[in-house]
Amino acid sequence: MGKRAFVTGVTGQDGAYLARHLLHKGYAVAGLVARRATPTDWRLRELAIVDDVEIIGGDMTDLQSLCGALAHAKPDEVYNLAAQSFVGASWAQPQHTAQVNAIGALNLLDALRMNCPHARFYQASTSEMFGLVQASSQDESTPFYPRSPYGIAKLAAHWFTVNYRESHGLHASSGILFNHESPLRGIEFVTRKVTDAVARIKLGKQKELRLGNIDARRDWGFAGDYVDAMWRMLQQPAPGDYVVATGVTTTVRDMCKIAFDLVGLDYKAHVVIDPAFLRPAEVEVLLGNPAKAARELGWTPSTPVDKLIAMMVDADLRRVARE
Ligand code: NAP
Ligand code: G4F
Repeated sequence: MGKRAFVTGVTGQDGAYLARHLLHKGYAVAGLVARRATPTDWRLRELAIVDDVEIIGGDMTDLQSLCGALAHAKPDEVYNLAAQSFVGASWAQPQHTAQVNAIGALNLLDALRMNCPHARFYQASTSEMFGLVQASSQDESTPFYPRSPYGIAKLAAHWFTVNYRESHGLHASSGILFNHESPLRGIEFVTRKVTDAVARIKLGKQKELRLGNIDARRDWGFAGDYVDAMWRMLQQPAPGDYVVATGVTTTVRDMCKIAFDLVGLDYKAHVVIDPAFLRPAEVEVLLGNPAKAARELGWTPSTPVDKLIAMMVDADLRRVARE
């Protein structure tokens, strides 16, 4: 009998790549999907796995639905990827962000404890917890200083995960993942906003690209690599916390230059700074140290930022041309 996995956020960027990764490994994959007015399964369709994932209705804010989902799925491994994941929206929707990202994680830990306490648990933690960074390169021992309602809610979920591991003996791990992107990235995040705009400008469908703080620096990797790190964490004999990153940081400005250069355009001629995209409190720089993940999980990133952006520009050129 193959293993069974339950993935929340299965319709998101990471959920789709993780589901495909697990299916390739022979898992039966069930995913939690919240009720939406219009379908959100486009990523599962793009990866051609929509018929291979069992969809179970439910919501992170509804403990009863999570208990029902786990009782039905009977998983060996539970991956909690569901979130209001856009940092920028978390100032306008702090209550919602906290309910889904913090209380939602607590709900899932309680549902797991009551229904399948031997299942292994993965929490999608984030480099946003480092926020106003307390060390030039961040690892598992770097103190946290979140800068947004999103980061604070995720930090609560991280500590719930650690606490349930220590209090209830759960095999619960927290992956502190730095930014990871792909052609399946949501359009509101800066890399995809840029690669989509580059494609539109190149094909004559858009003229300018309005951005906020282009001096911010991020440690960007490829989502396809990062879901493998999640899986590796749950294969360890003991649970733990792991930073997953590339160890290279790039400004938004340089990422734009890479993207525009790829199609023979000058980013300076098209990028307009718009204060509407500035954040009330910015995370200026993130740079991860993934040494523990390399040492204990045997995980290393495969895709440098220029290759990642090239992959995304290529996909968006094809998408925009098809429209
Ligand atoms: P994403 O594309 O925004 O996906 C989020 C998923 O959560 C979607 O499937 C969404 O469903 C689901 N969801 C939202 N609210 C829900 C609710 N109340 N109940 C059930 N499902 C709900 O995010 P991602 O980039 O794949 O990231 C995956 C996880 O990793 C998130 O927790 C994120 O915070 C975290 N993370 C991401 C990064 C990164 O760089 N990508 C880095 C560190 C941590 P709908 O599609 O139906 O709305
Ligand atoms: O692409 P972003 O929106 O990603 P951000 O805020 O770093 O969050 C992402 O990564 C986190 C991991 O560190 C995840 F936890 C989180 O769920 C999400 O996946 O913004 C990146 C940077 C920021 O400094 C932002 O201020 O780009 C800057 N930026 C400049 N102009 C912009 C824009 N960001 C967006 N989204 N849109 C702009 O126009």
